[in-house]
Amino acid sequence: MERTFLMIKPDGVQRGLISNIIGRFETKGFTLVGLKFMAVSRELAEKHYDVHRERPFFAGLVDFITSGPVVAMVWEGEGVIASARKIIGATKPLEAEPGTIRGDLGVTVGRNIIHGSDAPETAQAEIALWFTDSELVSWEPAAKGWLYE
Ligand code: DAT
Ligand code: MG
Repeated sequence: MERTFLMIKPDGVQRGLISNIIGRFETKGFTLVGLKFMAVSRELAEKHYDVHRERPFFAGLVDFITSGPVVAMVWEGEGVIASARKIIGATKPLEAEPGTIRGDLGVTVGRNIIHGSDAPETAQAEIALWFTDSELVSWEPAAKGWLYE
């Protein structure tokens, strides 16, 4: 079963959106396998956003992501990587469709509420960067037979 890394950014936490956001993935039918509320070090933030290191917004992005606590999560399910990206919506909240997290809850790209892995390789790397094996719980939800044929 596929897994993805999702992180509610400091703006989502400060704005009291944690339950709204987690609820969307839970009611969709995905399975939570890792969850932690944490401060983010500069070192972790820079590794996480390493692909954007040369972009003009990199320093501001690292400042932002380390500016307050975040909710780091791993979710599991069929097609969860691409589906979570759809649930999250476009990078720029003004371009994100209504019904998506960014489309419903955000305005500007530098405050776009949540991160989600964009492909199987990045999902695997980000899960390993943010979680140890022992922090991830493999379990079988009782509803599984009602979610999957
Ligand atoms: P996404 O978070 O949708 O995967 P991304 O990987 O292209 O988007 O960029 C990572 C984050 O960097 C994004 O969530 C917000 C910030 N960012 C991206 N483009 C930006 C821009 N043009 N100006 C400011 N911040 C930007
Ligand atoms: Mg990205």
